[in-house]
Amino acid sequence: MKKFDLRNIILMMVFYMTLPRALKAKKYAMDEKCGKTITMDGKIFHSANIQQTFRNNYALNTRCRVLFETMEPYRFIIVFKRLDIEFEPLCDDDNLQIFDGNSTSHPTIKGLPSRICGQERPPGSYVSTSSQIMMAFHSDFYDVRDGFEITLTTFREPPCEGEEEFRCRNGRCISALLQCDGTNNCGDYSDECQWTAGVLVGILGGVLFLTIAGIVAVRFGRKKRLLKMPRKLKKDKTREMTLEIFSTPEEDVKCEHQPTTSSKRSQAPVPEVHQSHCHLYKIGEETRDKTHIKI
Ligand SMILES: [Ca+2]
Ligand SMILES: [Ca+2]
Repeated sequence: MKKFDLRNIILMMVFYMTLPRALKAKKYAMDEKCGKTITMDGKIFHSANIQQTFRNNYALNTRCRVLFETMEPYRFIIVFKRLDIEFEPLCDDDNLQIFDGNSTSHPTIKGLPSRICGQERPPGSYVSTSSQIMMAFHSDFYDVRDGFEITLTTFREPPCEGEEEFRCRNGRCISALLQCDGTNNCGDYSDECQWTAGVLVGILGGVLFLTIAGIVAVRFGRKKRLLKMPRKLKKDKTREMTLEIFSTPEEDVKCEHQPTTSSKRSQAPVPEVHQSHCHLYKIGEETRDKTHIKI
């Protein structure tokens, strides 16, 4: 697991939220891509989530093949996230096969059963020996299930390319953008962050700090505006009133007062104050569709 301090975590969160959609893992439903080829260049398009279907269950009588390819020297890491295919001891009824090449004439991926079915997903990760793999799904005329979900990641052998690539603990080089994105791309989880209790406390502390800093900044700005007001207005600051800020200084040279409280003092008109301030503030109910500040 990769450890991150608070600063790295915040930077990673900001980066991920602003990451272009094209760089994030794409999702495909195999039943929508039958007979097609999906190309992953290994540089920008380097991870994909493959499901048998986006519906609740796969269809009956399915015969579907999809070719995945990338650019040399990249190859594929295959990680099963979920498996739910009708079980039969020899997987003759419904099954998934993943061939290590561009057709069903190639052997299936080393380490995986030649036919995959049931609910027990193959553990760990599996790699192709070339830049092409063929997925083939078959279902018979009865009993359907949820299907499967697979993470497909392009990788290459070390040495890894500087900051652009991340070296997994198992030695595979994947895109550095795949770190701490919630998906086990390496196959051994080494590209994912370790969310310890200390890190979570750090995040909560950071959020609390930013909240307090925001409140202080707002209050400081409000106090600064009060200091710039005419003296008379400062005396009335305990009463609720509305300030109208004028954008054209020459328009108003007098200040009018229309307090919202009913005290005798507040009913008296506000004496004319210095012109250099009068053009900035006016008290009253008139709005003129201007900015209002409550003090
Ligand atoms: Ca079936
Ligand atoms: Ca990842």
